[in-house]
Amino acid sequence: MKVFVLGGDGFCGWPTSLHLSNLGHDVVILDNLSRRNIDNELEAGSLTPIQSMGVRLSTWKSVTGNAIEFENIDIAQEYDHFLALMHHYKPDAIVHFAEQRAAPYSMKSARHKRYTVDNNLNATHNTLCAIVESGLDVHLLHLGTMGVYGYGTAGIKIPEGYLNVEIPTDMGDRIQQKILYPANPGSVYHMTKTQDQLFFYFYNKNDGIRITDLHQGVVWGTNTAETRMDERLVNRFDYDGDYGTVLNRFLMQAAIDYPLTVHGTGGQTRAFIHIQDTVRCIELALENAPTKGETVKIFNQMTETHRVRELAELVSELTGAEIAYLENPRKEAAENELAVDNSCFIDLGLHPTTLSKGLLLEVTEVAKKYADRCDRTKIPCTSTWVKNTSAPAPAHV
Ligand code: NAD
Ligand code: USQ
Repeated sequence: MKVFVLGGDGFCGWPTSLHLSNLGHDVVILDNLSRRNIDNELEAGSLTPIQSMGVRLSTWKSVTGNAIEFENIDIAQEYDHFLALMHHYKPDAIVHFAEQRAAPYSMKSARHKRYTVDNNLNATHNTLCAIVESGLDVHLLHLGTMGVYGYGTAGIKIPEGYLNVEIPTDMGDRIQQKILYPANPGSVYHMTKTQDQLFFYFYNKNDGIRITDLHQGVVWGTNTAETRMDERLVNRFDYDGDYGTVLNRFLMQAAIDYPLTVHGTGGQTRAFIHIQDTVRCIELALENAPTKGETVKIFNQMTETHRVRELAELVSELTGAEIAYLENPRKEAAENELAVDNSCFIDLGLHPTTLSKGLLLEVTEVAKKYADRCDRTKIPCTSTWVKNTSAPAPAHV
């Protein structure tokens, strides 16, 4: 299959590109390297020494003999260029990772909010327009987030995208409908993903585009079978206060003796998935594309749920790290339960990498190995959700 990987230089996109190439697919990466520029803006960087795109691709070629092509393009801005690339390569599938993905970054200032909305919505909408205008029958596979649902359960497992509802009519009878699960975003970034869902709903209904939307939990881990093949293929590992995600931050903090930064009580429960399982899920979703006329397929791409303080305790038990309970810079429920249905991927053959198996390896293989590259001043989360963080949150968050 010819596959475009939009955002193929990023944390999920790079190992996915290698995995698909290793499976024999013809991969073309489209990326504007904006994530590397944001590192410059934040004066932060990956804990691991990621190489330039040129070195990454020549290494991959020399290690496996497989060529991956690279096009430096801003999907959100360069529509005509994107359409020309569609005509030139004629992809069978597009895997779309090309969005600004950090919630704290999206909440830093009006400029960051506006950039996140402009970038993410235009990247997704341009992709859909280009598929229609090219006339190609492309399967679009998009990386969404568990955060589109909010993190409550309303007494049920969060279903895979849709909810069956019964509505009482004025006539006194009840009609059944299947609707998108109600959106409940917790940041401007998460809000863009809820809006992506409506784009997909419309373009699937109107133009019959075949779409799979993957509602992914927090990704942890660093390397995959392919990125381990050569040091120069190493994946990025974000640990700074904006881009570092919770479990990877805790692992790195433990490695440098920095008290684990739990927000609030740490009662927040979130869904998690290892990066090795991310790339496997993309493979499975590509192999099981929707047929023409099928509605948008939505899969919950996660394998475990955990409370933040339980993760801190687990990492502390493994490493002896101290735990610090900090004022929460975000506006989110202090405690929540979270039950999620993930049977689509399990039924397709996903065998999850569990925290209990992968955690220690991650501490020694990555966090300790690169600990001397860490800039401790970049660890604190300085982005706050509201100007006055002591303002009480309304009951629905
Ligand atoms: P990342 O920031 O590491 O990678 C995103 C890549 O997209 C970067 O290489 C960036 O340069 C590129 N990009 C952004 N805007 C672009 C544009 N307009 N044109 C071209 N390229 C552009 O992020 P990631 O962690 O790899 O996440 C990838 C996707 O997966 C995101 O959409 C994110 O929302 C989703 N996701 C990530 C996680 C996670 O924990 N990392 C969890 C759930 C969902
Ligand atoms: N948290 C801490 N301490 C930290 C960092 C985070 O307690 O040092 C807490 C946060 O307050 C939050 C939870 O950990 O309650 C998760 O935060 P996170 O930064 O790990 O994850 P999040 O902001 O939700 O975003 C990440 C990815 C995003 C993806 C999302 C999936 O950056 O792209 O969409 O995970 S999900 O969380 O399921 O919506």
